Amino acid sequence: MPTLEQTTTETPYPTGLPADVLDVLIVGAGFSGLGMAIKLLESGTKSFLVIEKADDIGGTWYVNQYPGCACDIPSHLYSFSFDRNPNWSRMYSGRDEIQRYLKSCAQRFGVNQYIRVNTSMQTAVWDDAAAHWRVTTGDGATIRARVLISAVGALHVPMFPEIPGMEKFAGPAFHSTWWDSSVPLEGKRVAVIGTGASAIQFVPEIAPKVSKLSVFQRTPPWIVPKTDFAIPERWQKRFRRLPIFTWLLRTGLFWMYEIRVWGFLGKVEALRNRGEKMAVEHLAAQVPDPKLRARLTPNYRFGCKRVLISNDFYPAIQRPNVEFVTDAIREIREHSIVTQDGAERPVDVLIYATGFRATEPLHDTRVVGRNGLDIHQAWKERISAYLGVTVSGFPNFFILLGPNTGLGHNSVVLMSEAQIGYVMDCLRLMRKRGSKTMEVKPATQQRFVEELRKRLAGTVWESGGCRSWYQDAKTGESPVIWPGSVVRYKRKTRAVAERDYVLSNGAPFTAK
Ligand code: N01
Repeated sequence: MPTLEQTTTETPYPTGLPADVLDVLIVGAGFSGLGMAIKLLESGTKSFLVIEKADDIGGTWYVNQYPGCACDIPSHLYSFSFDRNPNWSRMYSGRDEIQRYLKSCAQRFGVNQYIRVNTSMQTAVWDDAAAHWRVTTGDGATIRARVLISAVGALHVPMFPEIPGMEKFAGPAFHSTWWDSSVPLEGKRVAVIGTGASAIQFVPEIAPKVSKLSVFQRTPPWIVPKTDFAIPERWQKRFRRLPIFTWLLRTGLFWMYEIRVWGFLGKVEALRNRGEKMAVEHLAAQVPDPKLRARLTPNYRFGCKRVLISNDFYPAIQRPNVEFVTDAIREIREHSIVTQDGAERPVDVLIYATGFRATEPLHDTRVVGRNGLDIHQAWKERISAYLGVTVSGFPNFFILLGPNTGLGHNSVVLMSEAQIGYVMDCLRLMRKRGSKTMEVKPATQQRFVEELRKRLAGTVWESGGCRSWYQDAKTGESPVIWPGSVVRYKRKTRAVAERDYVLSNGAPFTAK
């Protein structure tokens, strides 16, 4: 296998879809989909395909192209454990470097030939008699596969607010995840709605360019300092020569992040207090004006919303050409935004940094399981999946980064890898038993959801006094976050328990 440095940056993906029934179809070529493809290929499976709706691979790290986009988890931890990269240039790499890493992984592990870009999944319908999935793509083609794996990610469908008059705005307007680089910001009056993870990254980038920037905050985030630095070449050399060093660094980082969960779970109050203190001191050090500080001080517990890291957001909003607005928005007009106090601010370009529809996975696709059951019907009350991976009524269907497997404290790649291992174990079990289908028992899934509910109660995500994208706006439940440590999740997914599933060789299901 070529090393990371030897890989080229451009690799074309083939076109054309197979007529035969595939063993596995993976939807999405981000971290999870690529990791799954690599592990399938390593196991000797060649009858699989990865379809990706975008025109290149990388998932969130390809799609998000806003200025300053970077990961808020150190790269040595936010990467595959089986493909540690000695060459990360920074502690927290930018979007371009992460995408390059993913492309090089795909190339080096030989999965490019299994990827079809510009190919979206529109519908997936389970055919009980044939025991396979029939997937219709965006351009009307059909792919048949015995096993369907959704690796579409949780944070890619933009959430737009409902503000009166939005549709009347006459200037360019776009969401941060669909950054429109054809719109020049230089010398323009720009408004940004939202102060979450995306906004705090691009606001410092665009502030020096625009003539006037109005940043509209609804709820202040907790922000801690970002310990970012360029990784010296001599370290990188050492990492290349002795891979044990990347393992040591990764392991150290893992525990540094993992330990935070005890604060968020409400088990070690001192950890949460320590985080809060760090954020308050950071705010005090960067914002001398007590009135502005008060507007930037959260009134909910540390960790309830995702904790953000930044050294340049507070300085950016104190620039003379930036106005930091905390009055609620009343209305958007053709060329302005009006707040509740009646103030009207002229705006040339409007940027929504208002997050994602994280509690509505697969919202733009139809996945129909046994007996015509639509997944959105199955998820009417609450999105759920056993271990976040399998859903009763949907045989041979697996989800990566599915319900309740998001993290507020550590690298989500770790969760994804645990799930990939679990799916591989499921496939092995099916093969061993000669089963055509595998479906989680409804009681198993229900028990898991009850356990989640119990574990979520008392955590900062449910009782921290905030509203966040971890929660379902209608029910107030938290169907996104994993209420536990990564270690606990890995333990639960280490091996598939046959008693949790109904395995069948094609006969009608009688799962209870
Ligand atoms: O979205 P968010 P994001 N009027 O939901 C505000 C990942 N990510 O795209 O807090 C006014 O955090 C909303 O206000 P409030 C990461 O997991 C990672 O920034 O709801 N404001 C909030 O301020 C992250 O957590 C990285 O009161 C409105 C903002 O919009 C997740 O994606 C980078 C509003 C939304 O913030 C989401 O981040 C980027 C309204 N009507 C993203 N509606 C990194 O790894 C919403 N808001 C660095």
